[in-house]
Amino acid sequence: MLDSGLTRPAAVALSIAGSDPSGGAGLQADLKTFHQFGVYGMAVPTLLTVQSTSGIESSTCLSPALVRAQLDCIQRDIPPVAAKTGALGDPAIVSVVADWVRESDVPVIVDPVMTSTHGDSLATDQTIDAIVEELLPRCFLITPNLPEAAKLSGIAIADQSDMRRAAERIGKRGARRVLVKGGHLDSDPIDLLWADGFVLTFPAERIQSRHTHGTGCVLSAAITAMMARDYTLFDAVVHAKRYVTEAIRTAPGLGRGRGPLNLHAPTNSKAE
Ligand code: PXL
Repeated sequence: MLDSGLTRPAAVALSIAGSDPSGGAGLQADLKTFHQFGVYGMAVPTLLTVQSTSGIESSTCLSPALVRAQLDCIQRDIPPVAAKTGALGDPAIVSVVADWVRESDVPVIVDPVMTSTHGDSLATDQTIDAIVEELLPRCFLITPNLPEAAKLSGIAIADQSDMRRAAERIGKRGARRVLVKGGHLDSDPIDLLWADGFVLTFPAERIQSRHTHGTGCVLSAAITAMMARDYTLFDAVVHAKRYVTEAIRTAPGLGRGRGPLNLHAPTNSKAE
């Protein structure tokens, strides 16, 4: 029989996140990143923002039932190998996502998005409480930045030893693995991974740029893609971090505000 010439995608990843019509963050950034890492991407929107590189003008949640229907529909057809969450909008959406995670048993990377790059709120305190109570105990990995880690742990964070204490506290609250991102440190942006009681640090150079819109989304999407391709978590974090650093360094300078990253094809990693 003649071969169709089509190759089956090697791996499938799902983003459950908010929409950013400017394409730099949210599920648009996740899909572009999945694609660049050689992974077939699917996307379930939770909320729609009206935003540009200058900030978020409004944000509207989808109904929890509609989010759940999308998850069930794709799960029956193309079950993802790995998934990630971004902005979840409201506590009822967190609940349906947590139920799906429990039922599907898909490893989920939770990016506990609380604010946009501009500081616009993307989660109320009730939504954050729901993430802690329902999603945190079920995630494969959670990837808070410093303000998010401070909120999730109740610990003020100024340096690496605070990052470690915060990660441990988040672990005590149920997360099995925690990647605290150091982008908001005064020093170089060192990330700290707390996994099964072990601690690893991932150094990187700081690149001065205002074009950092969507860095958290891209990092967690790259980790998710690498997990879908069966890399170890250590390799996934190393390559994802290298990818984000290069993406900031070569950002295209689009928009009047804080522009998107350069979501290039990874060149110097195993992820090709
Ligand atoms: O980068 C965090 C983020 C996540 N999700 C959506 C966003 C943003 C930042 O702007 O718009 C939809």
